[in-house]
Amino acid sequence: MAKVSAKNVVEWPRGRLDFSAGCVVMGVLNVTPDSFSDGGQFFDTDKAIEHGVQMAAEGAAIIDVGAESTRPSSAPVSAEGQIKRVIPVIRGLREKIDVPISIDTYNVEVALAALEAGASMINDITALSDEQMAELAAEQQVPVVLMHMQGTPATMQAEPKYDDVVTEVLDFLVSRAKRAEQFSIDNSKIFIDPGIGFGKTLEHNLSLLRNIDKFVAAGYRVLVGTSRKSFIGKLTGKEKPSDRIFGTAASVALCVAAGVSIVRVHDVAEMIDVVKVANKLKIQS
Ligand code: HH2
Repeated sequence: MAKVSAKNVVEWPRGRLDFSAGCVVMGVLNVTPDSFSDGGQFFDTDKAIEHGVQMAAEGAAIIDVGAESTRPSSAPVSAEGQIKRVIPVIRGLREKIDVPISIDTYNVEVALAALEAGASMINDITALSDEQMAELAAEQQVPVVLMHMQGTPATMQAEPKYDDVVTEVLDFLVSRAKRAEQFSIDNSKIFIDPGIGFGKTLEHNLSLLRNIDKFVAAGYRVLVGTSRKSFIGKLTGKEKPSDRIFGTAASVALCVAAGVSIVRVHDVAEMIDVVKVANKLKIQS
C-alpha cells in the first residue's frame, strides 16, 4: 500500500500547506446563486472577494472557490459561465491573500483558466474522471482533491446503493489516487475525499464517517466536507443549513481525531477553534 508522505509541509511552485499542527481548514467560497447553504450570498464579485479575504484572516489554509452548485438535483453550469463567475474572484483574491486558492470544478477548461488566474490547487468532485484534468494537474504540479460520488448531482440522491459503502468508496479512491500517481502527481499532493452527501443516504454518510480512520490509513491524506450538510440536519432537526454549525463542529472534531488532514467548511472562524483544540487533544499515533 502506498505510504503517505511523511513530510508535514507540502510545497509546490505556487503554494504551501503546513500539516505540522495536524488538520487544516479549507474555507468554502461559493460564487453561485443557488448553493445549498449560502447560495446568492457571495455571487457578487466584490462580496466574494471580501468573504475570501475574511476567511483567510480567520485562519483558513486554503480558499476553495466554486462557480457551480453540486447540491442534489442541481443543473450543470457551462465552462464559460463558470469562468465568468470565478476568474475575477480568483484574480482579486490573489492580489490580497497568500493562502492557496483551490478551484472546485471537474471541467478542465475552467481549471486551466483558474490556474492561469492564480489558483494553485484543483478540487475535482469526479476524482479526475477526465484524463486531461490529471494531465493538467501533473503539468502544473498542483495538488488535487479526488472525491467520490455515486451518479451525478442531478440524480445522485434518487436511490444511492452500495453492498459495502466503506470498502467500495475506499477502493475507488485508492484506485483513482494510484492512477493520479501514474500521471506523475506526487503522493503528497493527492487528497482523497469520501464525498459526504454525494450519492449517499444518511446511513452511508454515517458509515463513512465512523470509518474515516480506514481512509486515513490508506496511504494518502484525507479531506472531508461535512459542513452544514443535510445529514446533520437529519440528526439534529435543524432545517436551515446555517443552524447546523454545532453539528458540523462535532463531525469536524471527530474527523480531526481520526487523522483527517483538511476539513472543508463554511464557518471558518468557528471551525478554526474546533480544529485547534482537536489537533491538541488528538492522540498521536
Ligand atoms: N461538497 C460540496 C462541494 N464541493 N468538494 C469536496 N472535495 N468535498 C465535498 O464534500 C464537497 C465539495 C458541497 O458543498 P457546497 O459547496 O457548500 O454546496 P454547493 O455544491 O451547493 O455549492
